[in-house]
Amino acid sequence: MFKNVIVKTPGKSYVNGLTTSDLGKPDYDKLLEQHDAYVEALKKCGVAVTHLPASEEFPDSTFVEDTAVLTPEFAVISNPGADSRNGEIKEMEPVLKEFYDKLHYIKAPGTLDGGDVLQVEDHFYVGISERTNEEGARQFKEIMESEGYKATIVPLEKFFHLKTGIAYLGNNLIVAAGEFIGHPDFAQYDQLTVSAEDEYSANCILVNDYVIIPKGYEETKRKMNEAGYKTIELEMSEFQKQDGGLSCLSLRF
Ligand code: CIR
Repeated sequence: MFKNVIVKTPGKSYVNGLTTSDLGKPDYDKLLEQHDAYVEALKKCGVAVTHLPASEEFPDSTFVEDTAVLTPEFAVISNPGADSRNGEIKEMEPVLKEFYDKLHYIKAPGTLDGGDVLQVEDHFYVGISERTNEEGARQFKEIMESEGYKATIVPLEKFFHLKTGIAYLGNNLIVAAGEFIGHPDFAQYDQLTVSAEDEYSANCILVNDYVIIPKGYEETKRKMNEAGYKTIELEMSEFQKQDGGLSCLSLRF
């Protein structure tokens, strides 16, 4: 069960953040509405929300997931791979120190974005991507193994972040899209597959009794409901414009 989440209001500078999509400029008012709905959904899942104020200095800093990886015992402060985002960790570190006595750090030349890390029970998967390099993944694996967790490095082919295409829903069930469908590293899990058209919905989050999914992906929603999960759907258009998904918007622990 998760007890806590950390979220951060997007600043006005959000519209000038990094993106590879051609979905247009985000609408700031809609963005705030969508962020508010996200926070309300998390509250419905029964977690306490630490809500950080916007940081205009870091346009992408609402995507807090990339700054850290959290376990019940310790936090790993990441070293985000995009220059414009690296300073976000300086804003997150003091917040995490309020919750954790023990912090580990990914150090240069290693880089790591939290979006490249998936936890499946006591096993962490870390993607090598445009943002997470081999050295960052190696350091992460070493930290997790030194703490008694398992860790596997997964080089990505196409996905932006590991969790862009995969999620874990408990009960040995993963949600997989694209290159993760039938991927040998995840062969021991049952798979709920997401079609190419619905790929965006592979980035979903299980928060206690609910799976939060993006709105408009009926097939994914149906499969989850049939598998026995209660779903909450959220409009994510303004986050999708900046390559962001549901997992990116919170740290859950
Ligand atoms: C970026 O390019 O870093 C942001 N515009 C999107 C980050 C999304 N984060 C995530 O998938 N964990």
